[in-house]
Amino acid sequence: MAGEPQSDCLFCKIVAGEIPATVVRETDRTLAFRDISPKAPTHILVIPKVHYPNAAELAAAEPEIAGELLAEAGEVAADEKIVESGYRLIFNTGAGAGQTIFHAHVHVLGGRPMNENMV
Ligand code: IU
Repeated sequence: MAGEPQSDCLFCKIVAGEIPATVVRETDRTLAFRDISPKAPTHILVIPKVHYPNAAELAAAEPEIAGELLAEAGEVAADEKIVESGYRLIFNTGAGAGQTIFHAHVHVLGGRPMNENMV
């Protein structure tokens, strides 16, 4: 069923506590943890606890949770003190865009100049 945990999903396993992660924030519906392979001094992933393959599908099915994901990304940035210097939110969507984990997540990246062209 939509939103149900997937047995082959790494992020569902992190939500279930079956795989360790360095959690920095948690709400009833979201989890934020440090990326295992950071691309910037701050590189944190914010995920919904429910399983949807990408952020667009999450937003279509559960818009409130999608909104909470963005709000939590902002809280992460504040916690990390990168609001003033600027930070980047990335939703890789589809393998062709570099998505490797097919559980919705937003990357919060900052702590270094983030002004290289990516779009
Ligand atoms: P992507 O947008 O699907 O490419 O992002 C997946 C991220 O998950 C990527 O930056 C990985 O470094 C990160 N990650 C992780 O934090 N912990 C893990 O155990 C694995 C991947 I596998």
